[in-house]
Amino acid sequence: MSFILLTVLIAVFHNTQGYPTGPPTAACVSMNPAGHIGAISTSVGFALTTPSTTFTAGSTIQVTLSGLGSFRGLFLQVRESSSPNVGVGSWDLTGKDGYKHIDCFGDRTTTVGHNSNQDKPPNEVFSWTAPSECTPGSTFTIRATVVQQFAIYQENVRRVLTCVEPVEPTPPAPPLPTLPPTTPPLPVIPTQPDGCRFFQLTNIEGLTNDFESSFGSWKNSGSPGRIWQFNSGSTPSFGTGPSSAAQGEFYLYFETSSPSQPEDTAILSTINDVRGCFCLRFSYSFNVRDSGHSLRVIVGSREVFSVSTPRGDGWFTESIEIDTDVLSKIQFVAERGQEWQGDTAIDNVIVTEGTCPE
Ligand SMILES: [Ca+2]
Ligand SMILES: [Ca+2]
Repeated sequence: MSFILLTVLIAVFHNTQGYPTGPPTAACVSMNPAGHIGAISTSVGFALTTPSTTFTAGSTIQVTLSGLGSFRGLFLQVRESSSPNVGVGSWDLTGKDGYKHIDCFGDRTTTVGHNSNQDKPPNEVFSWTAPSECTPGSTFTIRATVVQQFAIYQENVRRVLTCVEPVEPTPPAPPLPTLPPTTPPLPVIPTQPDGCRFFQLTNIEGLTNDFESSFGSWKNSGSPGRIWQFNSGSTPSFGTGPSSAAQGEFYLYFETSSPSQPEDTAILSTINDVRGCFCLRFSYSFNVRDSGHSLRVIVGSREVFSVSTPRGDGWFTESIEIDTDVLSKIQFVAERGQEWQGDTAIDNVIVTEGTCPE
């Protein structure tokens, strides 16, 4: 009789008290409120939430215990899946009334329990710091047992988290090296003179020549011994050739007196091939007395000027526009006719870029 009474008294005591000062360490693993004799485990709407389902080693996350109403008792841990019977990490209870650490697993901070049986508001936030090391991809479970009243509790309230690699902070982008321009600077293209097709001038330097002292960029060729030569005043032969220079004192002329023979040619040619768009201006004297003499200007293979009709004493000026992209020689070609009165002269060659002035 007395034994039965004692049992009932113990049961009554438990029914009215449970663990008002917190769960016993005997429940560290099971998290089961075994002292609540006859209590019912059921879901009464408590849940655990976190801002993220992942965490990194050593990080601190905020765990919210939410519910529809107040509760009285709590057992709270985090367990790693690979070692499901041991609480890990560390709960911070600084400033939290109604809760305390429970001496589980040799580290009290692994476990949170209540320290009174007073009603506690739901939506309580607990701060948990993860272990300093965890294997990325491994899962951890936040697990709680919530005692709503003595006779009603909800166990296995869970929230599963996954350990992840810390995200490497994105290093600042290194300054871009100073790269050379991907495209070379555009060549300075001379302004295309009006009326020209091929304005890229080549080798016209030194062609302007008053023939006072040198050939400049010109040279003699033609029949052996038959050359353009410097002269001033009139030629030695009467009645042919100029009487003076067109410009300055000297000019070039082709001596058609003996030993020159019919069809001899004197050729004054550019040393270099030239091209582009330019004006070739020159003065010529064609004071000849009989037929067969001629003066021609040839650019490449093209004759651009020709005179074979006697012009009498005096100088005449000719302007020829040359517009070619073909490298070509310019040649002044004087040819002797049958008779000796064929002295032909040129002077004052002026080569200018672009078309000839009006
Ligand atoms: Ca001259
Ligand atoms: Ca002569």
